[in-house]
Amino acid sequence: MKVVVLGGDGFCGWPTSLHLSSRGHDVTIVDNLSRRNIDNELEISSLTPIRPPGDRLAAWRQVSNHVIGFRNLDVARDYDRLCALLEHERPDAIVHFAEQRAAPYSMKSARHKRYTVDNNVNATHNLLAAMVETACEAHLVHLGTMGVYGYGSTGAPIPEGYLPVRIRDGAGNWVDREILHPANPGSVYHMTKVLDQQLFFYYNKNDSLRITDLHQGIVWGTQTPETERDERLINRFDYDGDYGTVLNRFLMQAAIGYPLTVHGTGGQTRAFIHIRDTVRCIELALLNPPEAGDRVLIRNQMTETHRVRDLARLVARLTGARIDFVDNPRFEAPDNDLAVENRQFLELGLRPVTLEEGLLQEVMEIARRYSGRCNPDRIPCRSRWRRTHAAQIGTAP
Ligand code: NAD
Ligand code: USQ
Repeated sequence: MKVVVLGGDGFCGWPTSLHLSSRGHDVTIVDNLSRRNIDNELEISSLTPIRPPGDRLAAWRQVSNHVIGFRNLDVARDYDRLCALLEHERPDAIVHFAEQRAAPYSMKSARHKRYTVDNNVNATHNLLAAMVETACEAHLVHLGTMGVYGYGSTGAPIPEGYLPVRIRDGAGNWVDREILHPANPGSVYHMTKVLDQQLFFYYNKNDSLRITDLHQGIVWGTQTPETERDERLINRFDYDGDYGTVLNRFLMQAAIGYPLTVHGTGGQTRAFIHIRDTVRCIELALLNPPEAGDRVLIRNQMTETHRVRDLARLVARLTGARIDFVDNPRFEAPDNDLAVENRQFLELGLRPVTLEEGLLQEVMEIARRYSGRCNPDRIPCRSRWRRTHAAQIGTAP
């Protein structure tokens, strides 16, 4: 299959590109390297020593004999070049990772909010408009987030995108319908994924584009079998207060002897998936597209749920790390239960990697190996959801 991977230089996009290439797909990466530039802005770098794109691709060619193409292109701004690319490549599928993905970064200031909305919404809309303009019939696979749903405020399991409802028609008869699950984003970043959903709904209805939207949980881990093949292929590892995600942060903090930074009481429950399952899910999604004329196919891409303080306790038990309950810089529910339907990927054959499978140790080993690259000043989360600390008090719905 000929696949264009938008955002293929990033944490999920790079291992996905290698996985697809190793499975015999013809891959072209499109990336404007904005994530690397944000590292410069924040004066931080990946804990792992990621190589420039050219070195990565040359190393992959050397170790695998497969060639991955690369275009430096801003999907949110370079519309004409995007059209030219689609016309030239005529891909069978497009995987869209190319968005600003950190909730804390999106909440840092008005500038960061505006950048996140401009970048994410325009990237998605440019892609959809370009697919129509160039009569591109590719299957579009987009990375959405569990955060579009909120995190289980009703207590019922979160369905895969669509919620069955029963309403009365004009004559008073009950009618069964399925509607998009109500959205409840918890940051400007998460809100952009809600807006993406509406764009997909419209272009699917109006232009019959074939679209899969994957609502992914928090990704943990760093290496996949392909990125392990050579140090020049190593994946990025974000540990800082803006881009580091909770479980990888705890593992890295334990590895360097830094107290685990639990926000509030740690009662927040979230969905998780290992990076090795991310890359498998993407291929399963590509191999199982919706039919022409189908509505947007939504799959929940997660394998387990955990409460933040339980993760901290688990890491503390394994390592002897100290837990620090810090003021929560976010405006979010302090405690929630979360149940999520994920039958679709299991039925397609996914055998999930779970926390018990020894990969926690693997992440810590990587963190230890590269601990000399860590800047502890960058560990605390300094981005606040509300302008004053006093305004933080209260419970987000
Ligand atoms: P990342 O920031 O590491 O990678 C995103 C890549 O897209 C970067 O290489 C960046 O340079 C590129 N990019 C951003 N805007 C672009 C643009 N306008 N034009 C071209 N390239 C652009 O993020 P990630 O962790 O790999 O996440 C990838 C996708 O998966 C995101 O859309 C994110 O919302 C989603 N997701 C990630 C997680 C997670 O835990 N990492 C969980 C759920 C969903
Ligand atoms: N948290 C801590 N301590 C930390 C860091 C985070 O307690 O040091 C808490 C946060 O307050 C939050 C939870 O852990 O309650 C998750 O935070 P996170 O930074 O791990 O994840 P999040 O901001 O939700 O975003 C990540 C990805 C995003 C993706 C999302 C999937 O960055 O791209 O969309 O996970 S989900 O959470 O399912 O919506």
